[in-house]
Amino acid sequence: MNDMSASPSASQIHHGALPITDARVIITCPGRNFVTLKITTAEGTYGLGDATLNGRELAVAAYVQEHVCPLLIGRDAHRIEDTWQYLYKGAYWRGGPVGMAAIAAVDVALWDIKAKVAGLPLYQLLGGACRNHVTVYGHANGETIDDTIAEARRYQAMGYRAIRLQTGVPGLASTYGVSRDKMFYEPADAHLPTENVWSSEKYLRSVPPLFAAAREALGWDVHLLHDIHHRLTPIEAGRLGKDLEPYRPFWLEDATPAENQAAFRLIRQHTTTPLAVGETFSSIWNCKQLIEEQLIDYIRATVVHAGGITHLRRIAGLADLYGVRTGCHGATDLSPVSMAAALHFGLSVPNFGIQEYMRHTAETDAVFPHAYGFEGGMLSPGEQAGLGVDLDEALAAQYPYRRAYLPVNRLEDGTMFNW
Ligand code: CS2
Ligand code: MG
Repeated sequence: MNDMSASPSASQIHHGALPITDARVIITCPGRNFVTLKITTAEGTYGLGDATLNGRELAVAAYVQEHVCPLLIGRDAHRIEDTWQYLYKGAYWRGGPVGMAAIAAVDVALWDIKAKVAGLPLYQLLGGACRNHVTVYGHANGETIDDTIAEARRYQAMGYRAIRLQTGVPGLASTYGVSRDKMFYEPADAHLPTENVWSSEKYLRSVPPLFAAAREALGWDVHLLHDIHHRLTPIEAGRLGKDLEPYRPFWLEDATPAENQAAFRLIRQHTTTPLAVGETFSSIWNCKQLIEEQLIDYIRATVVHAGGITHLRRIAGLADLYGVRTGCHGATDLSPVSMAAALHFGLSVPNFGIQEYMRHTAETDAVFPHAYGFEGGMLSPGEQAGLGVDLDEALAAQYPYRRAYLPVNRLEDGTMFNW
């Protein structure tokens, strides 16, 4: 006989369980918007998870607050994998950036709680350190090649061993990735989207001279990276990769949109320059073909946008089979909670490659006090139990949400871009 009362339930509380008593979303804008989930347990331990989706923040906030928080109350905070499966499979609507950011926030908050209860920094629960520190790359950008190289020298002097170079494109009024404020670049800049004008021809002419000048000025003992922000067709990206080969870039990032993963075959046929992609991916299904066919060298999926630590470890596991290394997105729209999670992940994952590090402003750092620190071109998550990040709620409340959008691009004839 089927005894329904004896059937296992996801919310069943076992011996040693840690029931969740409160779950709520905190939105703050200390210079930019951040959405954070705070989960509290019966014995008072709490965990934080980042749920920020740049330019669409309130969609995730509502998803978490209205549709996920009610499911969490009473559940055992220790059941991280089961909660992940419940939220992913139980929703019926799987995947997507909004849903996966919501699941990520829960997942990271639960890992934070588990590590705090264990009294260990999170990386210890993920198998322990596979390396001493997490190598990061910083952003050097400028209007001209000379400005960019001057910035890169400043980064070298700060100890960075890997530097992303972006420069203004002659003939274009503005270039995404090139900021006015050097240390704290924020691409989401307007109450309504800014419209930029783009020319692939002008851009393609501008990058090889930047790399030639950079190698001449900075030498060969520094990794140089470049982000295309999905602006090229595959064959154009193949040509740029080929043109840059003499300067040995560490990677070319987001060469072309990746909805069609097979598009990367064309780039691969034409260049040996390493390829990185994935900051917009929300699931292993967005990169399965890219990884299995070894069409990329670095997978840039992140904790916050790809379903949390639980799912990112699954992606890294697949990538490891095919010699693909991690290179997680780490722009300022990923909160210090995400940065800390990325560092625990990066320290512990065998096939770590590099971690992006765009510094947060002092305002953001004050709202999110954290244990991680930078030294000699590397970050360490610190030894605090859990993630090692807190949220000063009183301070956060002083910075109300402000709508902000990423810019959009049109070609010189007005065509909406990218292709
Ligand atoms: C960029 C980001 O850091 C990067 O690699 O591509 O500036 C990205 O465009 C933003 O994080 C989008 O939210
Ligand atoms: Mg990028």
